[in-house]
Amino acid sequence: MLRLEEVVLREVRMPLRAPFVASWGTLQARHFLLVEVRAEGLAGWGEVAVLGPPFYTDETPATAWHVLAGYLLPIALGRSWGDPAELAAALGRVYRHQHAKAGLEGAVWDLWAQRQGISLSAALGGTQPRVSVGVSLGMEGDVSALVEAARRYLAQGYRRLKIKIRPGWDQEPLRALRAELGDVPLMADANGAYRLDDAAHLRSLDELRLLMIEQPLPAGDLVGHARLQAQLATPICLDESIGSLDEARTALELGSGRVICVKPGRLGGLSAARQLHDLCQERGVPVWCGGMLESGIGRAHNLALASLPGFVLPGDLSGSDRYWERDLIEPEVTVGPDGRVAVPSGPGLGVQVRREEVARHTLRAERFRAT
Ligand code: OSB
Ligand code: MG
Repeated sequence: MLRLEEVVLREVRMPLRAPFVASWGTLQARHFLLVEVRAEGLAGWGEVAVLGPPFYTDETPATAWHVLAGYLLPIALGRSWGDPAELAAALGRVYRHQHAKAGLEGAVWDLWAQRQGISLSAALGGTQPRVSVGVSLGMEGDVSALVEAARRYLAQGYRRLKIKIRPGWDQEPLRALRAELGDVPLMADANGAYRLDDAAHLRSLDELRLLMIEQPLPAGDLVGHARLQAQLATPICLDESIGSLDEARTALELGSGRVICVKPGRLGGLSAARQLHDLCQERGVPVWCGGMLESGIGRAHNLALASLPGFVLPGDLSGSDRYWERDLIEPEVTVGPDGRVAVPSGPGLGVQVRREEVARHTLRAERFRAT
């Protein structure tokens, strides 16, 4: 049984090395929460992977803090836990607030694995010692800057390119990438920027032989995605649409897409993310691990998740240097020339948290204790 002794919440703001532009807007920095759980002399870390503004998810640092401090931490600190999945089930009493739950559950998974002396990957049932990764490029430059950036990442080993698109920025950059870079694995993420009325236009992208098109329509429009998928040769991958296992089942029944991007934050934690992985494996649906421009702490969780056997496509799991001047973990995440990242094998996350670096970016911190 695991009894948490205290939890430290931190609100953190970290400037990105370069702005990141998607159809929802521009980010200069990430503004998120870190959760540190303590018990038996050990510390476990989790990341509440919100962006800052509620563009991608309805959660923000303030809503996550409110829900953690007022509702989730009292549940977590209130009793002992057999395992992290049991805690996840108890947190289910709180409606939604998936990223807040995932940050807390992730910290407990880290602590849980450390206490057993095994890696988080092993604790989750991971089988892949190294995972292949891609890069997600925003809309921050013109076409030639995009092609240059893409070339640079491919030269570093990245195995797949994803670009952000929206109406007015799709055909031209994608054609240029195909023309300049040839048959590289290429995909596009619209973050819900199109409407079903754009079906004919989206069909014109079929000839570019994209690996998939991610979240073309708004999150709630599963029926629209099913209608669109019926008209497209390019597989649709769902991201924002899949906030729970139930939503995944509905989407797969409806035929709203053929691929699912898994993010622990969006699903409410690693337990739910693993269940989604299992469901997709049963149904032969390929999954890959998405990203939220996480710090090394969230990234280490994603790496452990992506080591599960069903993660067959390269994830949005770029190296630390793609995002940060200096990451919060030691060693930082590095991508090998073969486009793979080693999944840490030490206890828990398998990386050290650079406490001085965390402190440098911390806006506020508060300690919560079991009563
Ligand atoms: O839609 O996949 C997305 C970043 C922030 C929020 C949503 C998304 C993204 C990315 C970048 O595409 C993924 C990454 O490199 O972490
Ligand atoms: Mg996406």
